[in-house]
Amino acid sequence: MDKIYFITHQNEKYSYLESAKLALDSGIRLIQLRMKHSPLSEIEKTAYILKEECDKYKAKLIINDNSDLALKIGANGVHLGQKDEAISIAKGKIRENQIIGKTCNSLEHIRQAVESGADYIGLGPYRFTWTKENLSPILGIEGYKNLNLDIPIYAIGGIRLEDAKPLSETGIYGIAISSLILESKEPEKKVIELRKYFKEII
Ligand code: TZP
Ligand code: MG
Repeated sequence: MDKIYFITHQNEKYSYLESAKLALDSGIRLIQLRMKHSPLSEIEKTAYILKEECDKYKAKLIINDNSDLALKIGANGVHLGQKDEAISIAKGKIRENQIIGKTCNSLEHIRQAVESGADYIGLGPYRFTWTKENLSPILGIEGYKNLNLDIPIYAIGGIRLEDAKPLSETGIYGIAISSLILESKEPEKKVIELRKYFKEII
């Protein structure tokens, strides 16, 4: 699993699909299709196209919120928030080779996610971000120190280039990013910089 994880978003410049393509072109090999306010038909259409794109790049595709869709399009997994379907329910639906990621905002959330058999965790928010609505309390760098857990943990929320070094020094597995790529003039160079601290691609 790539240590750099891209979360799709749309802005005046890029559609959700274009945002994912930009991330792939920039060298990221783990993409989460997150289209919060889009109708399911549109999410599904985008998911099929993006799955083909990800296959071309040998990148993994994770579907946000919807395990049925992850199963239907043969994605690599599903990402569930604290208010989404329980991991046990999703596990009953998806294939054995499909993974489950869980959003966590606290150590207690992590404990529960690990117990339920999550494959990776998105822990945040690291700092304030406009990308996500209804943000949980900010964790800051302290929230990532001394976790010492076997499960891969991705820091998420407002991560900038200069955060890569201190975050890597906490020992966390990786970082999940969106606006850092979408707002960059040279996203490929950003990813090269990030890889100094978060190397693994597969
Ligand atoms: N969950 C917590 S923060 C966030 C999500 C999906 C958005 C991350 O995007 P950005 O632009 O890197 O803050
Ligand atoms: Mg969700």
